[in-house]
Amino acid sequence: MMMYRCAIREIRTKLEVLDDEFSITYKRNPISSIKSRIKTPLSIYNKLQRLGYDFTEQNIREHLNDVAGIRVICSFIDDIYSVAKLLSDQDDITILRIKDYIQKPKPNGYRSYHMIVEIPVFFAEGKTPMRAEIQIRTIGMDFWASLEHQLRYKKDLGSNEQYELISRKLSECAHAITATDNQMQDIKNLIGEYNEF
Ligand code: 0O2
Repeated sequence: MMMYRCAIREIRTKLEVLDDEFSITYKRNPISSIKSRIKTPLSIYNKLQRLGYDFTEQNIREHLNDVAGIRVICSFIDDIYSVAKLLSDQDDITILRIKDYIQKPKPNGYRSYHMIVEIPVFFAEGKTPMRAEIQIRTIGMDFWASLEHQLRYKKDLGSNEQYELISRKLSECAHAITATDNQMQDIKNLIGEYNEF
């Protein structure tokens, strides 16, 4: 867990440096906030079980990509792709997988840009490549995902009919948030025609 915490620290520093540099160049910050978490042992155990593996250190290293998780919240949709590109351009970061749930949202309405990356971390015994999952999303996408996440873990959602109703309403909210994100992006583009923004 210490090793994963160090990987998070490395990636966080990279993001903070990029955000600082961007704010000097463009007088604004593409990153609104950064959150991080280490997956809990129970959640690691459950995921390994689901994948059909025993709860061993080797299986965690080999089969789980998201023990270290970093969430980057951006103001605008195009900031997401700028941050992703700036990270990909760093030669010590290896991109193992991209899942673009913005271009292709999940059926429930979930949108976010996911990157599985590998980064070398230098420990006393040498360099160890560590994997992490970086989720990049707008404030709106994060707002929706946080509420949906909380609701999903509420076990007592009533009958099937109520569950359907809640899912439909969540999907409607996802559409409304997508429309708002797109409008905010249009406004940014309009301002950008007259200013460097
Ligand atoms: P938590 O509590 O956030 O850690 P993979 O093993 O990568 O092939 P996985 O893990 O399903 O398959 O990958 P995926 O689809 O990229 O999703 C991983 C994470 O994305 C989830 O982690 C959530 O954080 C987030 N996520 C994905 N789908 C949804 C969704 O429908 N709603 C919400 N709110 N979040 C979602 P965990 O481990 O599920 O949860």
